Amino acid sequence: SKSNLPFAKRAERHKHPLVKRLFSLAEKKQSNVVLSADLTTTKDLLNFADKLGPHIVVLKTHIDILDDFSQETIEGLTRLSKQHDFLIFEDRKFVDIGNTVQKQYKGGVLKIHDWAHIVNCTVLPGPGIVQALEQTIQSAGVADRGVLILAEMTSKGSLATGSYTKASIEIARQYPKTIMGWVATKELSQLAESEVDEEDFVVFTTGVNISSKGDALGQQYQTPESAMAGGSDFLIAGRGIYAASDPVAAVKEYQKAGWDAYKARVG
Ligand code: 5IU
Repeated sequence: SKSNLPFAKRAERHKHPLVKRLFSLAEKKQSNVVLSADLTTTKDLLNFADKLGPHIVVLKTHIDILDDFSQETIEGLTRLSKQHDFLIFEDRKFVDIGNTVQKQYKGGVLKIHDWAHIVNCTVLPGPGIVQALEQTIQSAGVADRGVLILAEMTSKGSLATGSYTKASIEIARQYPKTIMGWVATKELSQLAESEVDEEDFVVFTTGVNISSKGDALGQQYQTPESAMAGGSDFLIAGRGIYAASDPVAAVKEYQKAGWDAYKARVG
């Protein structure tokens, strides 16, 4: 299966320009770590992005949790993304009719499309949500934007399972120019029928933590090793890294664990 292929090979044969760049970046930096930078001030967010940036391939934001969001936040993030060569993923989890989602993606105060390489959405509203995001990306004429589908969630009692998850995969297949892959706890391609040989959707796995099993609000964790063994490609970790007593040491530990598990898998 594609998860046994090296990222360099997947970069070479992939048709999505942003997926190509992501795989190449992972090889170059020897990292498959996505930092979930759930910090609430611009100063903290930019500090962590600067210190941890060299060890990650993607910085995941929740831009609406900042107390002091301003143009400076975006300028800082964009500058650091270029300086340390990481992509920005706004974990916006769009869930509305296409017309509204386009306005949320392009406009408002946040203008997410301007600065976030990656965003995610659920298929709860049906395929029109992906169509809407695709239209915005295509009419902007940029090559470095992409979307992940939220196929599963890590929280206890999640309803994103079964036929919902299967529909996520099927809808992803209808929009290969826009959909890079999905957020899930494991590889899911086998869930939907007629997997084509050259198909290669990227699996981002959230809820990754080396030393904790979960939190008091329903979060459930797995380790980098178990995520990689389950067919994940990129590991999303938040508190395991930024809340550690030494975040730089922590990010290096996640980087090594993720990369060793990747190497073991591709042989
Ligand atoms: N996140 C999850 N679970 C999910 C999805 C997203 O935890 O199923 I989709 C987000 C929430 C948070 C980050 O921003 O990933 C996980 O942070 P911690 O590693 O601190 O738990």
